[in-house]
Amino acid sequence: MGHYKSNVRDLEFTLFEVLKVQERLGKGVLADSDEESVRGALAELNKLATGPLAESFADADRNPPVYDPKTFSATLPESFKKSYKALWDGEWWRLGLTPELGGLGMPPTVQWAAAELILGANPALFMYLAGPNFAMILDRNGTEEQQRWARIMIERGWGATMVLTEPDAGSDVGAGRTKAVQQEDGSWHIEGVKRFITSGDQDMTENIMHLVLARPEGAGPGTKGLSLFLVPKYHFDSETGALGERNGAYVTNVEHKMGLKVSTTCELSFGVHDLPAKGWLLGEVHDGIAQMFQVIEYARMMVGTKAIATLSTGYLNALEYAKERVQGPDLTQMLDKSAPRVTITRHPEVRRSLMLQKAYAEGLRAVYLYTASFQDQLWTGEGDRELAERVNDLLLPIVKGVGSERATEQLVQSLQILGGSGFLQDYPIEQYIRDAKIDSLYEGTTAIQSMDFFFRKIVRDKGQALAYVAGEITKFIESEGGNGRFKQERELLKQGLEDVQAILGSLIGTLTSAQEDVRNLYKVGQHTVRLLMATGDLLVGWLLQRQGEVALAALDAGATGKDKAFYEGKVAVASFFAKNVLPELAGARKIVEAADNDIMDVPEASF
Ligand code: ST9
Ligand code: FAD
Repeated sequence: MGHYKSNVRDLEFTLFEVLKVQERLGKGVLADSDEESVRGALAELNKLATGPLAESFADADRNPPVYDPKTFSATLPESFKKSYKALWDGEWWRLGLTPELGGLGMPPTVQWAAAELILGANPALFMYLAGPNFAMILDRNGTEEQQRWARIMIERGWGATMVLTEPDAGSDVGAGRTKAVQQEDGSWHIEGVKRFITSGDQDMTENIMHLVLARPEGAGPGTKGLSLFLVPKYHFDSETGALGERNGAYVTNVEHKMGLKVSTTCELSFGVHDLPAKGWLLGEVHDGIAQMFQVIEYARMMVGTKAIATLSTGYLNALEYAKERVQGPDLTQMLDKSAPRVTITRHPEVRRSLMLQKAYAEGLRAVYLYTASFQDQLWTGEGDRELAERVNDLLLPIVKGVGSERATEQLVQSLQILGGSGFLQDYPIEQYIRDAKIDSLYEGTTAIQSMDFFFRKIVRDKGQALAYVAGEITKFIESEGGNGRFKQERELLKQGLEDVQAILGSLIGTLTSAQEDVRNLYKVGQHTVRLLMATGDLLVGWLLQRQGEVALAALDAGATGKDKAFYEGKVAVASFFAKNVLPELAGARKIVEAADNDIMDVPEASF
């Protein structure tokens, strides 16, 4: 058996029994798919993911890409290339494409459920496979000629990158200094050095299209002065795609990392060697940061889903181990030295930890799929488009920020379940921890996600999206589902909602008071991550209870065997999370309500 333990049962439960995705299928752009074809696709992909995709996971970690400075190139391990070929040959690159570009005609909920399987098995594969998705950006924003390039990128299976970061411009993308100089033929010469570029080089595709943010000469400062340029590794024939000369964009270093080693992280130098780095302005309009955010939004969803996928397989590996490992007597027989030894699943602390891991793995899966259900509306054009966009925007920092933070935290607990064995490379969890840590860093750190959440997605939105989600939670609390069996849990959810609303109210009050004393902004800044995490817990608690109600109905209808155990697990985890985690929101509320600025006055020398 490979390392990857998927959870297709839970994916299908959330898609079909909770979100009722099947009601969208068979119509309009989804005319060609139905429940059966989606289940079939997930089953087929699951086979691939748990088999050939997972196979190179450890080998590619132990034998990472090799960089050759003489040729400016990176060579990937053969085992990984084999997995990539299996994924490409299975045509899974079609997953996220629109029908006009050859997509599979499945909605984003299903696309992300499928993505979870790839991301859980071997996340770097998904990133190298992103070329066709990047092509959609050219198709959506490009000139007629660039739309043709998009088709070439897809047909010829090119790789692609998003190129923002520089040594002095990380979170602060607007500090970027890479320059663009217009040429008489309409192209641009890009000059500068970018850092940390994922998939900047590899030897699996014949070409790579770099999407580069650079500042045209004379443009203003900050992000608004940036434009987005298309910079291919090799020039190509615009009609046929046949490769021409090398372009002057070279990978000048590949980083040595803590984890996710097979995903190359490159220094990319433009126009600093023998050749100019020629680029073309996307869509012939200077709207770089907004265009790049189309990529970033997708990538943030991907990073959150990656973290949650890893959290889930970490939990399932720990669970399997715990069911086998015999150690110590049952706590009730602790004084009896001859008492039979039990599996560690019998120990209350192990149970508590496993149930918490299950809650976050399944609850956060529910959060990303709930988020994707708003993307479904944008994809199909059903419902209130503007609201769907706002809610999707609101939820993205939760998927990314909370997903990655909880994954990091809970994967450490998964390892703990294995005791000393968890520390060994014989088990995959130490690699999961190393590979997943990046998720709270790239695509905007957690601090950046939390500020995006508060300032842009709540304050600037005037709370409209948040009010919609809070309204949905309130409707659920007030409904009579579950025959009153979740009475206490609903009360706890109600209290949790009030606590999160109070945290938010407090932060907004403090923000308003910053008009009189600007330093009050510091108080807000100390607590945006707390707000993000608290909102994440509230959503997890709510969605677990929604799932619990569906499970209760299935049990009432007479579910048996494996199904019965599955549904009972759903009821148990919803109840556990309500009783063990939601009350902690009251503590977070107290802290925020008592916020002060003391730490801002502590001299740096005293830290
Ligand atoms: C990275 C890559 O880390 C890691 C993994 C790579 C894997 C690649 C492969 C997988 C991906 C495949 C993707 C395929 C694509 C498919 C697409 C399919 C359709 N939402 O607040 P302001 C915009 S990459 C939307 O003043 P500052 C907006 O235009 C590196 N737009 O910001 C706004 O104007 P306006 C990642 C947003 O103070 C403008 O920006 N690096 C949003 O100037 C200015 O906004 C980072 O993520 C948003 N949430 O700059 C950097 N926010 O206001 C993190 C802003 O008029 N840093 N815009 O609408 C930040 O995000 C900063 O907050 C900042 C601040 C740079 C935005
Ligand atoms: P900094 O911005 O220096 O942040 C340092 C610390 O300060 C963080 O804790 C941060 O949260 C905090 N901080 C910074 N600013 C603020 C603020 N205003 N308020 C509060 N706290 C703040 N970039 C690309 O363009 N393309 C890629 O493909 C890509 N792939 C990557 C792959 C890997 C493996 C890595 C490590 C990075 C990658 N990046 C990529 C870059 C990545 O997006 C940045 O590392 C990230 O945005 C953070 O920037 P930084 O590392 O410079 O940290």
